[in-house]
Amino acid sequence: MMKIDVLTLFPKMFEGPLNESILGKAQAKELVEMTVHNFRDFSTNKHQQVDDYPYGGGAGMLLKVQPIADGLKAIDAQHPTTQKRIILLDPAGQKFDQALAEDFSKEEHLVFICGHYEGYDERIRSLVTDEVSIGDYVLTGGELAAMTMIDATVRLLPDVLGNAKSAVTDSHSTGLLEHPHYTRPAEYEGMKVPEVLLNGHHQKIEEWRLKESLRRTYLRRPDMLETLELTPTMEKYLAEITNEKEF
Ligand code: 6GU
Repeated sequence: MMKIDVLTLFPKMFEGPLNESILGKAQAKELVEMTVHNFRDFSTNKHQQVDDYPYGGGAGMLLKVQPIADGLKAIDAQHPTTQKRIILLDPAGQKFDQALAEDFSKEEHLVFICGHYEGYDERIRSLVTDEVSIGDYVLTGGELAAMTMIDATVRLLPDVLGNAKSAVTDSHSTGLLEHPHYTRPAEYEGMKVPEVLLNGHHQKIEEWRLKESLRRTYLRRPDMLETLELTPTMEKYLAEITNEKEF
């Protein structure tokens, strides 16, 4: 069972996201064990202080190294033999993506360190294996970023998703965005489901889906096509798409 520990000053922020829906079920099924720690509990300061002024002056407070280091030592003491990936949440870190979620999902034990305030004492970086951001914008703390990474990672673990195929066809794991989907009715206020989906011809449906995945990716995320290896069929569809006047 994968283990996930989180060090944060705001453990209650994690209660909803980790315990509802698919992540909640994954814990109930013992596919993942998640523990959230308040690293203020590890502060040896008499006021349980976890942040302090920067040497040299400047705005804001920095997280101190001691409570984080001792939090990590406590996790090590509880789990002395697990191979740990220790992830520092930092808007200046490597950008999180589906490939990194897949990497994380293969690990035995993930530890997330969530900062708040202006930043980290630089020496905290020497205690971690990864520094990761979820995108080019600044959050008030690493908690929402950690929850995002945990969600994207845990849903990839074996048996977490009900339908084994659903993670395989996701946008981003195939390198393409997903094709459009439709459910009943076949017509709603004049908006029709494409004919090809209604007649049960499986090969034609798969061809349509691949072409519409390519179309959507070409229109919305052309950057994704730059790195993707296209099959001859995909090249043909893409040529057709770029030659069509109207989408
Ligand atoms: Cl990991 N932390 C914070 N504070 N802001 C972020 C982030 C992380 N990733 C994107 N923005």
